[in-house]
Amino acid sequence: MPPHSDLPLLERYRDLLAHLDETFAISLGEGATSLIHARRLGAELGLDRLYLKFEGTNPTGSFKDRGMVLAVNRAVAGGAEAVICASTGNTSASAAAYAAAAGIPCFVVLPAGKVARGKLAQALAAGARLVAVEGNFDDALEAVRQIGETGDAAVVNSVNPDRLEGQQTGAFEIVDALGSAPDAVALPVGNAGNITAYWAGFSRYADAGKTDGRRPRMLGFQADGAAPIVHGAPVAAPETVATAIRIGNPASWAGAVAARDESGGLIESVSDEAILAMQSRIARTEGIFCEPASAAGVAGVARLASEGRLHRSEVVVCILTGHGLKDPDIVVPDAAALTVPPDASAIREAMRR
Ligand code: AN7
Repeated sequence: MPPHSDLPLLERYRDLLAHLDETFAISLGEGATSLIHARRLGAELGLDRLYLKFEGTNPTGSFKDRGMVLAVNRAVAGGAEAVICASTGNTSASAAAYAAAAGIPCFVVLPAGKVARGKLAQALAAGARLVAVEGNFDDALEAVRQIGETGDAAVVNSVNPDRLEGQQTGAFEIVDALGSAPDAVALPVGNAGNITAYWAGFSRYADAGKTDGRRPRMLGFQADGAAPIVHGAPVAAPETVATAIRIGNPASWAGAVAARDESGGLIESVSDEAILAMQSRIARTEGIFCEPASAAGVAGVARLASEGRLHRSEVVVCILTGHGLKDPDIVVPDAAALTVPPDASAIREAMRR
């Protein structure tokens, strides 16, 4: 029997995650996200067993909450009086929420002008102190690491090992839901923490005897304009419409390469056009609205399937890492509402257009 999903995430998997007698005072109801059988999209792509794990239903709308809950609980237990992170947006939204629940200040350092509006709103609403830097995420993270060394605030980026520990729970939940590991797991790669954490999670679950020992191929996808791992060299000026993964020098680079190679997987890139087209296609075929970065993994799977590099009967899980509402400005109003008088005939007329 899989662990009971009514328990808070860290309690559910405490045999794997917790130190002896460790208690977790803070929880916002993270994890236990749905694994949805994508029947219509799968049929279009030629995959009978395509699943979407929708991380947008986490408390702050992204997968970051899985690791943030552990990082903030431990930071507070260790006496931290503040937390700090660099972020493309989701980490800051999550850090701000958990710091608020812990009653400590949160400082977030963001690339100026490149964070989606919903994510900024979340950090502001939770009372985080925002600093925008004239630079990209990589510059912001470098500065935050230096500040962390002074001990002024606990760094809750994924360079904090508690973050990736907590994110392993995504892999545990997939195995619990399917009864076994899938054949392949696809996900977007930015700072490369999540692909590292998922691979560690599948391996740990297998080593702990919680599975039949099978592990999936890890399929990571970067954006064409921010694809350092694909090129094998840092990208000085990363650019992509998927601002979440606008990262040129990932902190967990080595972990991502190990996940790829040990699993027999791959890391490739997809275009901004393919990302936006797939974001819309997922919403229109499955009713699930994810953010652009999340669609990168599915766009990659679509290409692999069309090229015969994934087979119809394989169990493929795509991690939809964040909610579409975080980045409302990205949706082009090509079918913007017509404004008409409030009567049935005018509305009927508009419906025919
Ligand atoms: C929706 O919030 O880096 O490869 O600072 O928000 O583990 O970095 C976000 C990354 C994918 C990439 N999807 O994950 C941040 C940040 C979404 C994201 C990624 C991010 P990693």
